[in-house]
Amino acid sequence: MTEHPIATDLIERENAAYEAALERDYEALGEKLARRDIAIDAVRDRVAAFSVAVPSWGVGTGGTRFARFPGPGEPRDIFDKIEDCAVIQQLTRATPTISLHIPWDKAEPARLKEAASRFGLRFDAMNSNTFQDHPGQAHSYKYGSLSHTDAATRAQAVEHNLECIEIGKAVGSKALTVWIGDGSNFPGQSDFARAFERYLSSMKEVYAALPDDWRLFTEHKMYEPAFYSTVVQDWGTNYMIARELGPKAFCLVDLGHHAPNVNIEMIVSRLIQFGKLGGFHFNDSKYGDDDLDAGSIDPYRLFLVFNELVEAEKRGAPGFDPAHMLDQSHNVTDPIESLMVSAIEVTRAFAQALLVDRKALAAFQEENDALMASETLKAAFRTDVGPILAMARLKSGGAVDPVAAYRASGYRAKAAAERPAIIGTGGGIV
Ligand SMILES: [Mn+2]
Repeated sequence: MTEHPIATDLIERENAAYEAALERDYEALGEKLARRDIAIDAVRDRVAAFSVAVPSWGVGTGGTRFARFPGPGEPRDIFDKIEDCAVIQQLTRATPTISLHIPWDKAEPARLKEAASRFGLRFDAMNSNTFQDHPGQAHSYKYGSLSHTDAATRAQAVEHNLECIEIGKAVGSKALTVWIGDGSNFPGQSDFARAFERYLSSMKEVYAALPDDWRLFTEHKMYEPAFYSTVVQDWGTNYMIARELGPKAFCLVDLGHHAPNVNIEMIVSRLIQFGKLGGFHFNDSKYGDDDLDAGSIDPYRLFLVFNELVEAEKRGAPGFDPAHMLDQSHNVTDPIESLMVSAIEVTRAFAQALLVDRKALAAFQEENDALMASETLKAAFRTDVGPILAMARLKSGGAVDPVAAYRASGYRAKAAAERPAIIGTGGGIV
C-alpha cells in the first residue's frame, strides 16, 4: 500500500472546486484540436505516461557561490528528501523517480529502497561527486579529479564512481551520470590534450565496471568552477567521450551548460542523429548555469528541444531513449513548488510538441517556405495545453492545481515543525 504525504481527501476537495470548469475547458480544447485532426484523449494519455526525475538535491534550498539562505522545514537527510519528492510525485504524477547524489545521499541501500518504495518511488540515474572534497578522503580535488595529474587522486575519483555504481545496483538504478569540475583558471596551467587523455583513461575504468543493462551519462558544461578551460566543456567533446567509451556511453545535455544563445535544440538533433543522446538536465537560464525553473526564462526553447525529441520518436531514431531529469537549485522559492512547476513546464513542452503538424512542417521545409514552417511550430507552441495537463493529473490521482493543493495542505509548516533548522545540507551547482 502506497503511503501519501498529503491527505488524499484534501486533494479531492481541492480538485472538486476546479473539476466542472476543467471539463468545459478540456472539451473546448478537444473540439479545437479535432479540427486539426488531433485526438485530445490520445495526447492526454501520452502526457499521463510522461515522467521526469527529481534530483534529490533539488528539494533543499540551493545556494549561490556567495551565500545560502535556508528555508523552513528543509530536509535534514535523504529520507526527508525522499518524503519531499513523494509530495511532488503525489501532486503532479509526473515524477515517479529520484536521482541520487553520492555522497550527499549516502545511506544503507536497503533503507533507501524501502523509504522510496513506501511512497511508490524508484531511483533514476546515480550522480557521482568529485567536484568537492569529502571528509576523510586521502587526496584533494582542488586541482581536478578524473583528469588530475596525480595518479592516486585519479584512482580515488574512479573508485568513488565505482562505489556509486555499486550503490546504484543495490537501489535499482540503471545509469550513472558523471559531471566533473576539472579544468584550469589560467592559460598554461593545464595541458589540454594530456588532461583529456587522463580523463578518458579514468572514464574507461568507470565504463568497464558498468553493468550490461546500465548507461553512462557524461555531462558537459562550458565553464565553472574552472573559468579558463574545462575538460568536458562542450557537446563535441562529450560526443568524443561517448564514442571513445563505447555503446553504453551517452551524452547528457544540461540546458544551462552552454553559452548564451547557443542553439541547444540543434545540439540535441545532432546527438540523436548519431545515437548518443543520453538525456537531459532540465532547467532554464538567463546568463550561465543559473539553474532556474524549467521554462521560466525561455519556454519556446524548451518547446523546440521537445520538438526534436518528438520528431525523433516519430521517425523511430535508432537507440532513442532519452532520460529526463530536472536539475535546479534555488534561494528564493519553496523548492517543492519550484520542482512541481518545472515538472509541469517540461510536460507542457512535451504536450505542445505532440501538437506540431509534422506533415505540414515537412512540406513547408521542402518548399523552403520559412515563414509557414516557423508558423507551424508556433501554432503548436501557442496552444494552451493546460487543460490536457490538468486532466492527465486528475485522471492519475494528482492535483488539478498542484501548487494550490500543496499550499492548502500546510506541508511546509508541518515539515518546519518536525525538522529543526540545520546549518548545511547537500546542495550545489551541478
Ligand atoms: Mn546538471
